[in-house]
Amino acid sequence: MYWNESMECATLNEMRALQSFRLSQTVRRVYERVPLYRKRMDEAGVSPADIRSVDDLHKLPFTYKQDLRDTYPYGMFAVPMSEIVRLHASSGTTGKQIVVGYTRKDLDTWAECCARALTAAGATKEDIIHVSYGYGLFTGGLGVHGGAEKAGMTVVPVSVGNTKRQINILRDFKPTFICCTPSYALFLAETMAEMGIDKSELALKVGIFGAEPWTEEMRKEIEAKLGLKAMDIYGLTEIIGPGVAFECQEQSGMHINEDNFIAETIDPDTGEVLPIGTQGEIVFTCINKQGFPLLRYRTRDIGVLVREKCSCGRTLIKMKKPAGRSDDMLIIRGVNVFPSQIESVLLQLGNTAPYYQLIVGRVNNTDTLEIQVEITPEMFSDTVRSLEEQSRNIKQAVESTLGISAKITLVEPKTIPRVEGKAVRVVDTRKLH
Ligand code: ADP
Ligand code: K
Ligand code: ZN
Repeated sequence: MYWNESMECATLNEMRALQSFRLSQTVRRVYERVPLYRKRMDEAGVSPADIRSVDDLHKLPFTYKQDLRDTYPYGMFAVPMSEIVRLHASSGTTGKQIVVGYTRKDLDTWAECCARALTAAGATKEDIIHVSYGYGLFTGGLGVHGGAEKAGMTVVPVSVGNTKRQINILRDFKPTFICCTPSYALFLAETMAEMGIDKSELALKVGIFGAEPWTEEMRKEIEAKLGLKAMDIYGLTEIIGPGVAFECQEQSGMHINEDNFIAETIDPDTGEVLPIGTQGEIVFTCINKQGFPLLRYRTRDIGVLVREKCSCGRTLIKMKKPAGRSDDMLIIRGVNVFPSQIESVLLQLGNTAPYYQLIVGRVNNTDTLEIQVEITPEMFSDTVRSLEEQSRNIKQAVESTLGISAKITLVEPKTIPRVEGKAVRVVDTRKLH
């Protein structure tokens, strides 16, 4: 049930000692090899000798996404190119892409992280895993692939696209595991229904979903439609890719592979480190990477860290499911809302399909929010009156739960674009002007 018990169940003291050692080594190396870090540390008046333990972490400067853009493509690499064996790039959800590099050892560390995640989800050598994260520059496909092979699973490297063919493969090859974005899991379920294939014809037991925010309500929806247990996995290209953190059977947050990545939560405005248990921006420091080791990287993901005894026996610190990125947070007439909060409200009400889009605009200097949500095919054939009632109910629920008023537009089934990767939840027309 553990992939690496000595790391996953280490005592706090053991983990701190390892982290402190790896941190000081990493800082020494990046100071030597990455001009940006030497400059930042000199400016901050910190030398590698000042970083002796995890308690010194806060002395180090932050790294921002902009730094990776400014040093694009290879300025942050901490080894010569001859040692880099793989490049990946962020999918560019939020602006210009960035590129990251891995040494052979980094690929092994990454596979280790994902092997832990898969094992925590119940995977063994007997399991077949259908990987429909994209293969290519996106880290999803090859990342989980490496972990699954390391764990000895049988990998079906399907990648994205050709959904009908994927469903035939799911039916014929009988994989017990699947991984993809939660959005794509829904699309698979929808396409299966159209093809007249029932979930009982598949052998899926577990789904490992991540790469985008998703709610508990979405989890239930996917579990019911595909007949599996849905597990969460978190990661980002800049830090390594999927496998930075993973869910165990308790499903009350994701364990962070903290022998490789030290996590902090900070106040995004002041940069002040927050106590564990307080919501803030998640910041990671890579302490076991060679090619692309970032110090105090500002993820812009808003989350909460928890250090408590977990029933699975792992001692690795946990992060609660992140609500979303600060970039995706909408400020509607002064109220902060994440798309995932709206998703919760919609799915709790029922009668709507789990497809929605938020259209944000500005009229006469006032922010406007329109929620376009698909109704189910059953609901679609209903009377106009019940549709009006449904839209009133949504409006009320959004107002009372989130404190914002929105225009609700019920749209026909299949109107919201289906995606193979990450869903586009927000169309912000304010940014066009
Ligand atoms: P891009 O930045 O181009 O989208 P990445 O694939 O590196 O490319 O995206 C990483 C981001 O995806 C994370 O910073 C986080 O915002 C989001 N993410 C990844 N996994 C999860 C998850 N399980 N839950 C919520 N958000 C996630
Ligand atoms: K090389
Ligand atoms: Zn656990």
